[in-house]
Amino acid sequence: MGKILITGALGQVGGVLSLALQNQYGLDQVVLSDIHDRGVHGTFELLDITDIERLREIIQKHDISTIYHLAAILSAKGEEDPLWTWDLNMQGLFNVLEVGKEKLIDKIFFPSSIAVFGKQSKLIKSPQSSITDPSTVYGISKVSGEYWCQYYHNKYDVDVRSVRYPGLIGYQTLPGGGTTDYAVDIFHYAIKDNTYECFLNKDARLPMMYLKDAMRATIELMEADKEKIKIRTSYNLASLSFSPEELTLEIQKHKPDFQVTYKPDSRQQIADSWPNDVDDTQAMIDWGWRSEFTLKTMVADMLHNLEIKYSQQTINS
Ligand code: NAD
Ligand code: AKB
Repeated sequence: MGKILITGALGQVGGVLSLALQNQYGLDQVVLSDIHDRGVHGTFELLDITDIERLREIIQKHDISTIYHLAAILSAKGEEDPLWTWDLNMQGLFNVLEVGKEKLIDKIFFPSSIAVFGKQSKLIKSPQSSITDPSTVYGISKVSGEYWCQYYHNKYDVDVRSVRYPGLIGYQTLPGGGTTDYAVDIFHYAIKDNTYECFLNKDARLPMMYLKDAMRATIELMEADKEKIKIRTSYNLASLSFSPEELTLEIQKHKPDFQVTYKPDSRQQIADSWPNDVDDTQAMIDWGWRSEFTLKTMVADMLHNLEIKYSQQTINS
């Protein structure tokens, strides 16, 4: 087996996935890459994912056989410059799929998102196969990306696997430009400031997942036997579903003085178009996915780990 390359490795997901893969396969087996260098633990290469020649060079240099392609612009940031978001999200994916087609690598992971769903979708327990109707350029790029993945699999036998992540929550890294970012920010404010102004309405219920569950899902999907992967667009993946108010109430069980005010901005419109939760039965049947964390255990684990981080003053920024 060759090595693993992660694109966008310095982001919210990449920071956690890097460690998970290094722990699973060994530090030397994982090559991290991003458009900028912030100093990381392990082998690192600068890579603008829109540059396919540089991608081929890194694959050959490190004998890469698997790519976890994370580099993308997320929902809220994407609306600031839709055409740039489209170019980056699509060109990056095409380059990764092309090196798959050229058989330079064996396997690809592509994270899609609950942002593929929209107002015409069934927004309560959104089914695996349903109308998608994305409201953001980010969501449009993810739906399109899903179909391109299926096309490269069917036409060129590229082993590309994907899940539709819900909003991801973790203490290890900070989020970058998403609509669900409040669900990470709120914990930092609960510890540092005791107050938080939330940019979504108190009742904006969305699908969410603790990063520990999400990383386990990602590795389980990638390690599953090829025959088990029946969906080559992207699997729905479910875990938690809560509103800002419900999250606040759970945090207040640990921090009774913590107060949250609500000042919805343009991200509320995006949240309004997204599901409350999704149906992940297919992932459970095909490759045995089961989420572990509940709202209660996620909040307790987040606060515990952030308290440690802040006491050691090592939080990233
Ligand atoms: P992020 O914004 O935190 O990180 C993205 C990384 O991509 C950044 O480190 C950035 O520097 C890098 N990047 C930007 N342009 C690049 C380029 N041209 N070449 C190479 N790297 C570039 O995002 P994230 O939250 O870590 O998300 C990672 C992936 O997971 C994305 O594809 C995202 O759509 C998907 N996802 C994330 C969530 C979530 O809640 N975080 C939910 C659903 C799906
Ligand atoms: C975002 O809010 O854009 C992401 C996502 C759910 O894809 N967190």
